[in-house]
Amino acid sequence: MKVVIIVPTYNEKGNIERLIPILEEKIFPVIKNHKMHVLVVDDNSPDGTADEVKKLMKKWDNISLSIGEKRGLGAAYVRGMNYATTEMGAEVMFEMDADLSHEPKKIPEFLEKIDEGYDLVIGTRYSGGGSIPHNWGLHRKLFSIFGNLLVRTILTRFWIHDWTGGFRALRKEVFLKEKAELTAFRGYTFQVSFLHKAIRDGFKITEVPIHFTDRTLGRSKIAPREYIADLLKYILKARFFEILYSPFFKYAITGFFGYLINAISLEVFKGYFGLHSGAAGALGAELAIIWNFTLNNFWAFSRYKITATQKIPLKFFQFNLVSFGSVLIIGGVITVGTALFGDTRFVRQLFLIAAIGFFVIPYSYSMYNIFIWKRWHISFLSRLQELVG
Ligand SMILES: Nc1nc2c(ncn2[C@@H]2O[C@H](COP(=O)(O)OP(=O)(O)OP(=O)(O)O)[C@@H](O)[C@H]2O)c(=O)[nH]1
Ligand SMILES: [Mg+2]
Repeated sequence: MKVVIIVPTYNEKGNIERLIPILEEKIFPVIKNHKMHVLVVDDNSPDGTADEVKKLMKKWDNISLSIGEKRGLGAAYVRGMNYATTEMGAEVMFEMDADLSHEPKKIPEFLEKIDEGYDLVIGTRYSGGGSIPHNWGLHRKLFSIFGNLLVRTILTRFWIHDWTGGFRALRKEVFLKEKAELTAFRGYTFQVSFLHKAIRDGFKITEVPIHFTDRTLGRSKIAPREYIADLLKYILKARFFEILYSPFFKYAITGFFGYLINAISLEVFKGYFGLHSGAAGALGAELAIIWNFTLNNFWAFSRYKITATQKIPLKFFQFNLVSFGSVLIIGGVITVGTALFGDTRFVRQLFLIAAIGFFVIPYSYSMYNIFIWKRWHISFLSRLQELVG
């Protein structure tokens, strides 16, 4: 495959003149099954980085250079990946820092993972023997460790250990798919958002442990305050919308209206049609069940919706069985509650809420996911497959 190592640079003259010869002389010759190229993405560095690259281009013909305006790391990568895919025919791309913090000798290991079929390979400093520099000051270490932990916790994707690092390999398909959404993130938040979107879209992702070495030449381009503000804004917003659009949230809204349908129709059947309270309640419950089944099928679990007409009656019957389980739970909890604390309206309503919150929601939501729409079944199996092979 055609592989392009994309190296963004801003004032990295001294580093790029060391990195490129290492790639060309030590690393590329040992990679036999891929065509290796380098693309330097420079933003008009005042120190003459681009001129240095032009000199190196005379020596090796697999080096390209893209020069543009300085608009941050994310923008540089988007420009570079656009160039690599359209002008260079890249099938696989690497993200790599110019300052030798990323060990070139790790490149073949990333490519092995690509050869195994992964779409995105993440260099990780936080698992499997990877590391951050020992000579980093305490604040820098804490900043790095807690920054990552914060992202993992808020985005609740714990199996990825390094979100903010910039040593990665990806198939061009990942970039092409996410491209339209990437341009909004200019700085280092680019790394987090890119990875987050790739996970969302189901790309096959794995990690390779790396040792991150401190730069010995030139200066860091991180602007910590801007970085933290940008990053927090991204992860909080992304998580908020994830919850808002999640099946669970839709299931909860559906259930809430289901409850209202049950309560209102109980009164209507009893008041207007003179039905016995029990019968009116049961009829209301069945109306709510029909509502819940329909909305969950076409909205909350729409990605797994059941459409085959011969399957719907069976699923609807199973759904009724699950709902009957909820009825038994509510009946049981209220019986116990009123026996212990007295049969007052307050106790009944309190135990109804407790029954729904503590038992009915976890019970019915898992039943829907496991048995009715089989959503967890699918993701659980693929997760297991990833672990085993
Ligand atoms: N083209 C371009 N490259 C950038 C920009 N900002 C950073 N870079 C490059 O991105 C890579 C990573 O930047 P660094 O400043 O080394 O960031 P870091 O590695 O997180 O920080 P240090 O550990 O202090 O080096 C380097 O190769 C930089 O030259 C930018 O705005 N444009
Ligand atoms: Mg660096």
